[in-house]
Amino acid sequence: MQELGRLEDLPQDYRDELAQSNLVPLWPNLRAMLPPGQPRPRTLATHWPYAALRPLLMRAGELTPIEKAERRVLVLANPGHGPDSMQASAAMYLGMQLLLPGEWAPAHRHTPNAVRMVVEGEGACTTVDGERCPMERGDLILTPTGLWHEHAHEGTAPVVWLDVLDLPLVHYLEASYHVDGPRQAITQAAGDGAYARGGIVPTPVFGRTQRAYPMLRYPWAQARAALQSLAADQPALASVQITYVNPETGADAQNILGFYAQMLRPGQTLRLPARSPAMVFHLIEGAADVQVQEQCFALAEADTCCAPGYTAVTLANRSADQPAFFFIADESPLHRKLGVFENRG
Ligand code: 1HN
Repeated sequence: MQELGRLEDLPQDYRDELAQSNLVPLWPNLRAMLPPGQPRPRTLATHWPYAALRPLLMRAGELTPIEKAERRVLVLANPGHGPDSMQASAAMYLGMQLLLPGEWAPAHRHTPNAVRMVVEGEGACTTVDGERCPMERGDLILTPTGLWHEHAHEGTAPVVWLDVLDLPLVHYLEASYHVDGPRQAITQAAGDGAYARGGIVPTPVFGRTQRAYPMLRYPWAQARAALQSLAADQPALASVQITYVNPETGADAQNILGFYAQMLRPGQTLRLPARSPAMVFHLIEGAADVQVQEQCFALAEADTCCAPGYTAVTLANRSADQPAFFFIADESPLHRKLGVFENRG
């Protein structure tokens, strides 16, 4: 490959003149912008053990009242992107949010898409677009772009959930903003019942009351049961994985990030192909290793880790007699829409 000229090769007076005219020579930067063969992700494989995070989050509960935080969150910041960028990967933001009994996180809406994966506690609920969504461990709750949302907690113990947003991307696009709003009226009961059975959707006899996001809450009990049925029905199936989709269209549940649940059979080791999008793994249940390049993370329940794109990831269940269950988030919908998705096997 041809060595290209460096900035230092150019006379200082020429460089000064370029700078004054807001001009930059491409050739000294070309290889960094367009590296040979494959990208050089800034995203580093990173593990956030819940045992380390939880006490710090509880301390935030003592140090900062909800009124001073609006959202009491510790951000899972990827060291490859630096602490200020608040990103787990190029397009994904991760945060652990704490809501204490009696607290209320007020209504707002914003341009980034969010989802919540409930990690611990009972009695909290998120109201999204007027729909009351109870939060139980392992539930996935969507807060798509533009929908009003607020969180309330009527239980007795702390509730913690993992927020996954496409904030880094929307912020990069200079399209990130929010609007505050009044407390929402509950206009519909928890709406997951209508879509609770596979292949069955409401008939729009008198026309659709079409909501762009018909299903906002995906209960863990249903996702877990679907994984167990899949594993039982197809004993030879290598990857027991489900995708969270929009039940009316079958497309990904949200436009930019993809969400999945993965079951590892007892003792199973599974190599996932190297694909272009970065991935996030959150262990809902069990004990499993996540190997990314030369690093191996031993995940305990409620641990979270991430892997850069273009990297094969190997998941291994450490238990010989119990299954393990992961929640996975990735950047696949975005990569596919942009035409940059690759599967390198
Ligand atoms: C947000 O709206 C929530 O509603 C949580 O709970 C985390 C991080 C960045 C921007 C908005 C929430 C967020 C957020």
